[in-house]
Amino acid sequence: MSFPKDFLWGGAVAANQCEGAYLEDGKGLSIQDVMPKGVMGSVTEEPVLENLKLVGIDFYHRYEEDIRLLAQMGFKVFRMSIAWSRIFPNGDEEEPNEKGLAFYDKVFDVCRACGIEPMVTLSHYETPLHLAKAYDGWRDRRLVGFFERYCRVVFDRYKDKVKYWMTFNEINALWHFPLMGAGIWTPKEQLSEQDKYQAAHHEFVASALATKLLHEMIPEAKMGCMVLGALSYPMTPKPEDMLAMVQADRKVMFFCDVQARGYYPSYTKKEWEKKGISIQMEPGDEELLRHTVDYISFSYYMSKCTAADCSQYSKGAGNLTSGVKNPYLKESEWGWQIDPDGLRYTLNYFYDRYQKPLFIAENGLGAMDTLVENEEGSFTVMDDYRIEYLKNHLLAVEEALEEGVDVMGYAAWGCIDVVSASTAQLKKRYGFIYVDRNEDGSGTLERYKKKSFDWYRRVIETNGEALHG
Ligand code: BGP
Repeated sequence: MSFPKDFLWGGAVAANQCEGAYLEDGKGLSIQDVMPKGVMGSVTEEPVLENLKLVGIDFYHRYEEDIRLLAQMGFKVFRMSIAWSRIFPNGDEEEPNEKGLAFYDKVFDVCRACGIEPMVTLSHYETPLHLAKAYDGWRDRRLVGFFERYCRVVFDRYKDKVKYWMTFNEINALWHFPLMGAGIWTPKEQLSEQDKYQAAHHEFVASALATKLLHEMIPEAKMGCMVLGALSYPMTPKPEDMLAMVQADRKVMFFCDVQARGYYPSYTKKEWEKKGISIQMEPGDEELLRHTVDYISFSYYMSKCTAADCSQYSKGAGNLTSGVKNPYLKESEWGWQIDPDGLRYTLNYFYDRYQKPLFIAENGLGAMDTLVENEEGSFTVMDDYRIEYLKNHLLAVEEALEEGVDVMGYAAWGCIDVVSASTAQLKKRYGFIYVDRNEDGSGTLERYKKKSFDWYRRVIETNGEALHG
């Protein structure tokens, strides 16, 4: 048996992609409420109805039914996020919004009653809009204080209910999509590298502070970092392509290096020196950074290739970042290249580098599903393509476990269909549970179990043995 007895099998969602109820019970607006087309489109002045996230899958009202369905699959862990703007509607208030806090109390209570461990992302692409507009998001040092206050409130409130936390979802997204990644309102074309490194520094300080605080307030709790784990292969064995790969991977690993090792890597310091970048630090920042995370988590959907000269190759599509297309891999309907071995490689790479427990925070296949009638007169989706994707990736996790990598658990992304982050579509589905809501916003919001639902239930029940069946 390769999967450890206490392996955290489960799935993941994010508040802004599932909750809906975007103004209910005192919630303030978040950046997502004005991003109707995800990262691909522009922002709107006001929330507009075409923004599918405003209703999401109505998790805010249906969380109980949804969590019970996840429990039927035997989930051990449910990764979700708290919408910061439910707790602090503008982000900079002194006092939290009680109704927002009460909502997550109920969610965690249902999880606990179902024997599911909640794992909470503190900031999953949903910075309060006011912090983005009035402060330019994480470019402003004052966000560290607001975030600290938010953390203090939720750690205190949920200390008996939540053991696993993580700070910023895909923290490296800041580099490619500063608004979604770091709530930066200034258009990305106007930002310099210096600006982005400075915002990253503020996030690192905030993350370290949150970790320190968590350890003081809930000593048995664990804090993780979370990066978009898209590592590269060299396009050819040419030495210059290999060196290009090292550079590309550092763009990812830099974020993890600081949070997991507790200091800026020498390659970054050299880069700053060469480019004349100088980061403003306050006294005590460097000591604070030494409060490193307990575990490392990452999302993994694909690998990519890179080369010293990428222009001669065709470009691949990707999860916020993309590289050169790998001629040996198939791709999803959205052009994301499917590579289970890449997950094994990523796990080994991260573990070799940090020797800390790893958690796969997201993995899955976004696909178009067709609802069909089943024998009981209800509906289902025959999603064998999803089963194949997940099975191959879980077999890769098993290989990594056999190689000695310490993997804590696995969360299938969008375990119940949610609105997509990059394109804000509903037709891009990842779930074991189908939600009847269409691209034009129509639909009953009814939930239906897909074929993969039973498959995943068997996998969890047999602690992975069914993968070989
Ligand atoms: C990650 C995000 C998730 C998510 C997932 C799938 O980047 O952390 O929020 O949605 O990717 O991407 P998409 O929804 O664009 O298919």
